[in-house]
Amino acid sequence: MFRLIPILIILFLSSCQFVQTSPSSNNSLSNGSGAVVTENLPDYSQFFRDGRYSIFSINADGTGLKEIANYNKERDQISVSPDGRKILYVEYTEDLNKDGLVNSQDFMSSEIGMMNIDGSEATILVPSPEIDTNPSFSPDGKFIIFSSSRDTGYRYLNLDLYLLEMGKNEASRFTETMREAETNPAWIGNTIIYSNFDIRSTGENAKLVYMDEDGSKTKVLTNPDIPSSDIDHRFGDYDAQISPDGTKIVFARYLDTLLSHRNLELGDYDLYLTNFDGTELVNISNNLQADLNPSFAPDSTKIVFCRKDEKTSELFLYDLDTKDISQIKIPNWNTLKSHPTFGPEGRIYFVGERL
Ligand SMILES: [Ca+2]
Ligand SMILES: [Ca+2]
Ligand SMILES: [Ca+2]
Repeated sequence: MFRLIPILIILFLSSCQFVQTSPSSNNSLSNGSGAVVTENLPDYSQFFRDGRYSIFSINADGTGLKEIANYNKERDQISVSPDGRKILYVEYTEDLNKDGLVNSQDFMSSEIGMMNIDGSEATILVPSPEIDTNPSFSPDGKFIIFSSSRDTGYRYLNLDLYLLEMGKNEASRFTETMREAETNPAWIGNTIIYSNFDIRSTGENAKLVYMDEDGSKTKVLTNPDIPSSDIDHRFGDYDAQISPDGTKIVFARYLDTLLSHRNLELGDYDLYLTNFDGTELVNISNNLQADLNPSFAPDSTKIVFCRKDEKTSELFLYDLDTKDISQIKIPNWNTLKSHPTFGPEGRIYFVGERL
């Protein structure tokens, strides 16, 4: 059981969350390559004091900050509908680890939620006792696609993709793979791209896969060869996002646990950009921080993402023309920001600490 926890953490980290290893696992986890997770883990709970979570929006230049709604339970992994009227999110519903906060550390209590763009009418959709995560819309806004272990059980990490038609109250299973997980779906035209990995095999990384929207055909987009992959730290490619013009894909590659030199559970992620057909793969950010959660602007000229380390979590923009990376500075505000996503009108929506 304990050895599965790091994989779950990775899945959720790949969605840019704050994770603290639970005290019960501090002295018992081996990552399989000899390093052992021990003491001196940073206290990420201080980042969101008293569970003060909010969802905000800003203009891409950092002006026009607006608080949409705030909560005492974390909501993250936000995604705006193509018509700009709805926000999907993951909500954590129970304090399973009894630390007084209801947040992404309680990932087993995750549910898919949806609310209006102004924060009203927040509703949990098709709840299950298992993991429900990574929600996004179909291009026509008629379906929600997400990843869940509702039919298989988390103990086997057998996450599959599910489809929920808007207005319906039952989700249908879209992928049904034995011993493989599918996460981080993104959809354009009649193609869905997602991360896939073998839940048992050691030495294999998460790869990106294309699938036709009718599930008929799959094709591997990336199959990264990252040394020292093992079952407890599933390196590889996550969080693929497709440019609205359909020409590019950006994703976050999980390269290293950083345990060896920082003693952190937060890993090293860098961003990669490729043409939609997989040609011209380039590394667009390369550092020891975690660059996560990329999202294209509506005109496909910029990518917003979250850059975090043990102390900070900030929003940055990558310019596809100039290749410059610049921080989005929000005046008089130093608290943490994560999970950025562009709405169709060009505003950036993100998770932050309540004002
Ligand atoms: Ca908790
Ligand atoms: Ca659930
Ligand atoms: Ca990095």
